[in-house]
Amino acid sequence: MAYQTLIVDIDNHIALIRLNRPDAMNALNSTLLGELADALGAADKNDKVRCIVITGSDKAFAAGADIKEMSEKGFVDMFQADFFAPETEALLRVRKPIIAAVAGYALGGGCELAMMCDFIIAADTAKFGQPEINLGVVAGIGGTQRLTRFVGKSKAMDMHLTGRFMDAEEAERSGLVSRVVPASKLMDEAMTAASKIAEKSQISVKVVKEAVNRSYETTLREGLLFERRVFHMLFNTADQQEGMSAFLEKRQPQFRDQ
Ligand code: CO8
Repeated sequence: MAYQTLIVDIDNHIALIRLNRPDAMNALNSTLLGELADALGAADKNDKVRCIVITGSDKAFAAGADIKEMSEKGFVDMFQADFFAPETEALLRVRKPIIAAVAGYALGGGCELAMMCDFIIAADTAKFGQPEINLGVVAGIGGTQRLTRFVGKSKAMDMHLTGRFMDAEEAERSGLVSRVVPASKLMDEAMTAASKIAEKSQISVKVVKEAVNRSYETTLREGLLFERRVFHMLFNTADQQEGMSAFLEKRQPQFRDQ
């Protein structure tokens, strides 16, 4: 399907979704977030897709929610539309892994979108921030909650209260991103990571995603029980037998997602 604000390519079991509003630093408006929800839903349903990568441009992953669109709205508009809740909840329903490949600005809703992905690979040009305070508002799609879990209270408060940006090196040091690479290598690195994930048993992949995400939602005791039970459950799959046999026979496993 053709989109106004996204470019989607599916190749080699990877759906690459590029945010494409170059005139507005990929600012997230209703059209873009609606299209993103649609593209992610389609990729999740498509049997050919085993991993998803979301990226932006060299200049901006996304410089936040679209300020022009928001500036025209009042409380009742925002409340009645439950502004951006349906679109962001669609992203959270995706069961396949999503990697954010971030170069340039990831600000406000852009930083929040990256944090909603399963992990972030950053170019050395990346700049993260929650500058909503400069607009007289606060983060609205998870920034106060997720950034705090990623980088801790002190740094999250600093970012949200001062509106300052964090460079890629600080973001890696603080646990916001999983790795930093030179900008020229960003897409190779992200696509290689996605290919590695695509080779695995998609049953284990989905279980990993559910189990790690569960650690944010529950107590340690309940999370450990969940992990132990899904670990036991995987012993009823052909892919567990194949993975362990392949190791013992010193060959590469051929997973069949069964
Ligand atoms: N919205 C709309 N347009 C934008 C945005 C944005 N967030 N960011 C940049 N643009 C536009 C500019 O207006 C400009 O357009 P034009 O050429 O037509 O004037 C174009 O992109 C290029 O931007 P600049 O000329 O400003 O480029 P610079 O290189 O000088 O600066 C910056 C780049 C630093 C990224 C700067 O553009 C900037 O500060 N942008 C705003 C960043 C920001 O405040 N983001 C937070 C927005 S609020 C938010 O994300 C809330 C999320 C939660 C919403 C959930 C609701 C429930």
